[in-house]
Amino acid sequence: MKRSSLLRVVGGASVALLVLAGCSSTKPEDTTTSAAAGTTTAAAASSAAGSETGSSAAGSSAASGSETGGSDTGSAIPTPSKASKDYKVTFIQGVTGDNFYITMQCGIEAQAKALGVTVDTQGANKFDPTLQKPVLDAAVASKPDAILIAPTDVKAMQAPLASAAAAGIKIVLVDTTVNDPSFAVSQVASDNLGGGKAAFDAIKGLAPNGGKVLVISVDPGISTTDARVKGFEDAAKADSSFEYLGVQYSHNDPATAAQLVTAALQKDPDIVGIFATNLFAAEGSATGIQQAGKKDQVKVVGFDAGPDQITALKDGTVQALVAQQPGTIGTDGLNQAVLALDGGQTTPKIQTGFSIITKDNVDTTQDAYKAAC
Ligand code: T6T
Repeated sequence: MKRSSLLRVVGGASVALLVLAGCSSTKPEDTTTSAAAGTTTAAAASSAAGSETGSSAAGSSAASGSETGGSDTGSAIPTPSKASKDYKVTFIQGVTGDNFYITMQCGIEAQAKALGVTVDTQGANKFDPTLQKPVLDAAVASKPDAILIAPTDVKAMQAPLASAAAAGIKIVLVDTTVNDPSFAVSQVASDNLGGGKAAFDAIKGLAPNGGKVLVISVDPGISTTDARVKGFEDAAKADSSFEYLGVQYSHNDPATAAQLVTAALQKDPDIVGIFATNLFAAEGSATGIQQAGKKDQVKVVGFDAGPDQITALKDGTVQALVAQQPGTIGTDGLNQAVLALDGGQTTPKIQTGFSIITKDNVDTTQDAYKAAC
């Protein structure tokens, strides 16, 4: 098949160094970093957070479920300039109504227009594999050429996705992954492990004397948030001035996250920092801290940068946000699907970057998520 392709060059210094003390960049070993993530977004919390941007480029096997990988030596990702025909692509979000996936959808739709393919976006209204599987089944029955999907569980979505690939549909995993992604033509995701470590570094900058720290996550079995927890936990345990109180799961429900935080603050009134591993965990954590009247004592670092998180940052209920690049994940994911369909060279694993947003750079950041395209 005839295909027109370009090489997207990724700069040698694709993984930027953190700006503030204590924050370090990640230099993954087996993943290609995305060109869009090659810049440093200087961020600086009052004294704490830094900013970090990495990004996609390639090289490792899609079979590796690792959340980190990549190279900082520079590389090139082949990208298509046009599809050879109007392919039918389905994008299945982790959950509908989430600013992260809405921003990803915007990236996918813009790129679909540029490439000349048709995209249909679907999703369940909860981040739940029992609800996502029927959405996938219906999509497979409609016989698209490719599916871009954020699987909601590393185990439960494994077999349904492997059988969709066996049916001849090109599968690209965007954001999350599964235990054995070897059926996928590509995986595109943030450096979630590195993001978890950066979140700890930000808390350390905000609470330099150390103390008790807690993580509020979503559910076990989600590749992204599990990696963020691990990155944070490893860093917290390696620092003797901090006491790691463990992780609690909010099931992607802000009200549950708020209850967990107020209960945790009753048990341990001297908590100094909370890392919330996604948008809804951050929203609920901020509410819980306010309800407990501990806004001035407890520093909150949240993953994701939706409009509500930006407001919370400006209001001072959250001190730092780890902003991903969902639009780039979507663009890269669609490029990979089209390359696979047109017989081009795909990149098995692409890592996109992140930046740290604080009140000091919130007015100039370009990394806030969208509520609509
Ligand atoms: O943090 C993102 C995404 O990366 C994660 O996999 C699930 O939660 C979000 O969609 C934010 O709500």
